[in-house]
Amino acid sequence: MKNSTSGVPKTIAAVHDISCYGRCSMQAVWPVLSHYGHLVCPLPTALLSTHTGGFDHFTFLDLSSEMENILDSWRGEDIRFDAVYSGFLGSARQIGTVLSLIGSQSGALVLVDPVMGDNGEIYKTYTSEMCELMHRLCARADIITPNLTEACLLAGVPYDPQPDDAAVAGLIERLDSLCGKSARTIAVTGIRRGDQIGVACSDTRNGGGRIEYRLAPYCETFFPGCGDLLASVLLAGVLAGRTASDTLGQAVSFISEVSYKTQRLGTPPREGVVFENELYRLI
Ligand code: PXL
Repeated sequence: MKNSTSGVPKTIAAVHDISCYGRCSMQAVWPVLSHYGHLVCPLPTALLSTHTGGFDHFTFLDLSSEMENILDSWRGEDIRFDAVYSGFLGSARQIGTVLSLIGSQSGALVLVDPVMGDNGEIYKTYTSEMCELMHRLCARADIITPNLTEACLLAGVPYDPQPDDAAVAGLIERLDSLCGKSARTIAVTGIRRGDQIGVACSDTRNGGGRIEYRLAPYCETFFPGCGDLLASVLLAGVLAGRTASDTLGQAVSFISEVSYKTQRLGTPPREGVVFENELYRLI
């Protein structure tokens, strides 16, 4: 890492799309990481009129070529990042671009959120080629944060919305062997347990791959973008030297609380959770 001192702002390459309506992707990633004082350097993957959840018509501009131009420029300027954080990608070609960014940033913490689908369905812009290549990207990450749908897709097993502890352990084991054996944190999100929801986390970086569950009250309303919030809080926590498990506990409680609050406010669910004026709870 360029800056290992905690408290010093980190420089983060944020490889996400910009969805112009709602609190998904960059609209969630950027405010969270800025709140922690970090410099967010966006490498936009696509420009969409809205995110793809709950909208029938959206525009989609693939920014694959421009990403390569930006990377060339960053290379020419010898710009170094403390972290590379990728999310929604707009094409199979972009997976190669992100791999090359990671390759040029030795020592950077790499968080890959393999954004591919949710609730058992693949996002409309995702191709089977992209799902295939996503393994390679995950294999280069220190931390991966698939939701249950994405974990099943990556592992090549049928989607089960309520896997028991043994099934979750099997899924994580399969992800670990498919995505490479490097030191890594695997956090599978969207795991239901009774009236709670949260994350199953295997943190080989801190203590040997035991699976820990971090859960909070389940809010019935579905708000898109919660995965982006969770991964962003996790990255900020780990960059500050906290364990993944502790930070995930904080992240799931935060998301649960702001989900209930958003429900009470009555804003359209497809706008996502109203988190901006609640960020103070995190630090
Ligand atoms: O929140 C993940 C996400 C990111 N980007 C786009 C999306 C979604 C989820 O629906 O549609 C474009």
